[in-house]
Amino acid sequence: MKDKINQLSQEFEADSSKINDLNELETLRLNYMGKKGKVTELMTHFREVPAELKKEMGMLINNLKNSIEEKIVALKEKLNQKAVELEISKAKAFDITLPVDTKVGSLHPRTILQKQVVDIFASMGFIIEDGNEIETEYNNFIAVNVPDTHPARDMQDTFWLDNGEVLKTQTSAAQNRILRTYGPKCKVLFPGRCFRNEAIDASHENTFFQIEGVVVDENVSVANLIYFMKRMLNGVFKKDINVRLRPGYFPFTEPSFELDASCPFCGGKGCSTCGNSGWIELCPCGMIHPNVLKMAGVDSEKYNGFAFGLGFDRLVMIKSGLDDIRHLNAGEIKLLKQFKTKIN
Ligand code: FA5
Repeated sequence: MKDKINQLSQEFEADSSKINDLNELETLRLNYMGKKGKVTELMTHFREVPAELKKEMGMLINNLKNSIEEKIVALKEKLNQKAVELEISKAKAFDITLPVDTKVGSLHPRTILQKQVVDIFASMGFIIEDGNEIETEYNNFIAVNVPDTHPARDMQDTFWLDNGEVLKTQTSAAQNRILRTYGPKCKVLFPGRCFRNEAIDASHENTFFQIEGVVVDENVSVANLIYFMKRMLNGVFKKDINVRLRPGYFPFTEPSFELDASCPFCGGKGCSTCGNSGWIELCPCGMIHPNVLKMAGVDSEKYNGFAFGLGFDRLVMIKSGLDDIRHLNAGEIKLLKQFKTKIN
């Protein structure tokens, strides 16, 4: 056994002198110290050693084992150092004056357009507010004149939470809080993400954006509503856009309207974007129902106002030429990148 130990020691010296990198070192380690390695194999023969030699042989095997382990650790350090030096030598060849290849992100078409719309309303004196995404049943429904048993609750498929609150189905959910905060004389715009538990298709998402506005003062009229909407549309499309109102129904406005914009692409002649009608349905709106004002503590005898709830994703689609709302939530980088300049 003593000869075998010496032989292994010499073999290891010879083998280790040929090692050039960390992979080779690992192979060497396994060859000697692995489960089926030469040292491990030698140890399985230890039981055959006569009892009187066991102590001496045991010490020799242990010394061999320790010495191989120490040499492997030392070699590893040496090779690691060599690898670092190699990297540094490569780095010397790196030209730091070359332009860096960084991937620059771009804003989402929603974000670009929302900033434009917000800027337009801000320039007309609107305060820009935010709404919660989780709302109380009171704010989302009751405070906008949709009590428990009102059939209008069926118009919006709602995500109810276990605690009785809802994922906001409409930006109108912020009306009560906003009127309480800024009323009775105020102009406020509040964009927000809304959620409805609906079947998804090219024009319906379960998560979508609206931009809502309210104006409350003395003697507010439908003409004021038309004025602000036209200013917004002219700003967004950078041309003169006509609007028309059709009768609509919302529990929180009376009268209620659907506001259509003349098609910005064909100027009203008819094209594929407007379905050859010359008009694009854009924005439900109306004069705020007195009940909504009263519930927000506003004197509805003295003050009145209008509200609108722009289906913002629809506007984004029209502006960016997308025919399917699902693109907006899909995170398709190749598609989104195109709007960096296109939507400006
Ligand atoms: C409302 O949500 C009202 N709160 C709007 C309003 C505000 C009216 C203030 C009067 C005064 P409606 O459910 O129609 O209304 O939604 C408004 C717009 O949001 C729609 O015209 C549509 O463009 C958009 N919208 C509604 N549901 C979805 C959906 N599932 N996916 C994408 N857009 C949607």
